[in-house]
Amino acid sequence: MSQQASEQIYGHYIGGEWTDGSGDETFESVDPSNQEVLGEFHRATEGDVDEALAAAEAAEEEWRDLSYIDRAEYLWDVYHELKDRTDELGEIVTKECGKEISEGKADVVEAAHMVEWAAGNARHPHGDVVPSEIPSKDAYMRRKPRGVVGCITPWNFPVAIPFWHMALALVEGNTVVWKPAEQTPWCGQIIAEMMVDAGIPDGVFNMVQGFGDAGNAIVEDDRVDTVLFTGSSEVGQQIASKVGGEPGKLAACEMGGKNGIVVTENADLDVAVHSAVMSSFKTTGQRCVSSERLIVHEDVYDEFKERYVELAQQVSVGDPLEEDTFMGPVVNEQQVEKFHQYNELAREEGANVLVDRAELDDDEIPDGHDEGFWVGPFVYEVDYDTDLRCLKEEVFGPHVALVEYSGDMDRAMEIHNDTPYGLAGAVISEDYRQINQFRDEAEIGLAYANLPCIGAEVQLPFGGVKKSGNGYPSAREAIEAVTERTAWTMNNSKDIEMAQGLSADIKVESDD
Ligand code: UN1
Repeated sequence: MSQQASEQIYGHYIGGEWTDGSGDETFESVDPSNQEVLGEFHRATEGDVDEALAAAEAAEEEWRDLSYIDRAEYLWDVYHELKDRTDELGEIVTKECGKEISEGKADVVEAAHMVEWAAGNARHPHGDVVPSEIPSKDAYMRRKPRGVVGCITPWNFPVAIPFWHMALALVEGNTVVWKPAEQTPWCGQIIAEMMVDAGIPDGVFNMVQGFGDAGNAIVEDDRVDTVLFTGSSEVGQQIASKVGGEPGKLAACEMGGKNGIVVTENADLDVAVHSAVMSSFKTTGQRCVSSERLIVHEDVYDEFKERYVELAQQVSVGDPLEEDTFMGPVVNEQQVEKFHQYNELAREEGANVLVDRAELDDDEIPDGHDEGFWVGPFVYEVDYDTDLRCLKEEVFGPHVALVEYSGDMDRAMEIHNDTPYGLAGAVISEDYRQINQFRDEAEIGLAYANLPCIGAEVQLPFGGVKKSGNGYPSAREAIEAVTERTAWTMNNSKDIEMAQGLSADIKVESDD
C-alpha cells in the first residue's frame, strides 16, 4: 500500500504471511481533515493475536542466535527506506492523523533517527567491564533479549513511536508483535511493508491491525515478556498494574502529561511567547508533551498575556497538507467532544476566557473540508487553586490556561508540580539560578530551558514520572525494557577466592 489508498482490504502480517485473519469485521482509516476514507482494514481477533504470538515465539531462537550486527543489517534497510520515502510517508502521516505536513515529515525523520540509533548501536562496544576485589576475577555486564515484545502504539506519532518500540527491541534480539493505533492503520501497513522489504525473517516481526481487545490480548498473554505501551494514562495504568503483578513480565508505559511552562520575571518575552505558542498549538495540542498550563510571573504577566493572546487569535488552522498551516484538525470526533467538554469545565471553574476559537467560523475552515474535525485555540486565565480540574486533567487539544503567580521560584515550582502528571515542562528565564532550580525541582522527565517543551530527540531518554510513566523511559532508553542484564564473573585461577572477606575454606568435622 503506497501513494494512494485503494479498494483492497488490508490485513495483518503474521509469521511471514499477509493474512485477513479469522474475524469478519473491518474498519476504516479516515482523514480527519475531511472524513474521506483512506483505506479499509481487517480487524484482528484474539485468535489472530494468538497466532502472531505463536509466530513470534517460534522465531525467537533463530533471531537471537544472529549477531547483533547481522540483526542490525535488516534495520539499516528499513532506515534507508524511511529516508528515501520521507516525503511520501510524511504526507500519509498528515492525511491519517491530521498533523500539518512539516510535522508529518518530522515524524518519519524521527523514526529514521531511532532506527539509526538502534542499528548503529550494534557496532558499538556493549556492556561494562567491572573491577573485582579479587585480582583473579574478571567481571562484566552483558545484555540478553527478553524474548517476545508486545508493542502498542498511539496515533499521534504513527511512525516514530512504533520505531521507538521496535528498533531497539529487534536489534537487541527480541521478536515483536505490534498493534498500531486503530486511527492510523495505513501507516502501520507501510511500516510492515518496509519490514518485509528488508527481508526480516518470518515471525520476527508481526503486526495485527485492530482495537483495544487485540491490545489487551497482547498484554494478557503469558508468552509476552515485555509490553511496550505509549498512549493514554488510563490504559497505561491498567497495563502497568496488570503486568506488574506477573512475575518475570515487564511493562514500560509512556503516558500523558499536563505539562507546564514557567515564565519568570526574568524571562525574555520573545522566547517565552514563541516557546509557549509552539508548545500549546503544534500538533493541535495533541502531543503528550504539549503544554496546557502557562505559569507566568506577575511582573511580566500583562505583556506576556497580550502577546500570547494576539498570536493565539491568529495562528493558522487549515488544511494540514498546506505548508502555511500551523494547526490541522484534531484526530476524531471524540477529541472534538473532549475538547469542548473541558472548555466548558474551565468556564464552570471560573475561567476568564481570552481566546475562544473552539468553534471555527465557516470562513476559517478550508474549502472542501467541512466534514473535518476542526477546532481552534481556547485560551483562558484562571486563579490558581489546587482543586481545579482544568489545571490537572489532560485535554489533548489546544486548551491552554494562563496562571499568574507572585513571589519567587518556590511558588512557581509549587504550582508547576501540582498535577498528578510529570512528563515535560520548560522554564523561560535569563537567570541561571532560576533555570537550575527548575531543572532540580520540576517533577518531570523531560525538562527544557528557554525552549518549547516539545521536540525531544531520540538519543535522550523519553519518559515521565508520577502518572506519566512507570520508570521505563522510551526512545534510546527502551533498551532497559527489552533486555535483561547478566552480571558475569569468571575466575582465572584454580583457587576460589571470595569477595567481602568471605572465607572460602571448606571446614570438615575432625576425626578425633
Ligand atoms: C508525544 O508527545 O506524544 O518530544 C511524543 C517530542 C517528540 C515526541 C512526542 N519527539 O515532541
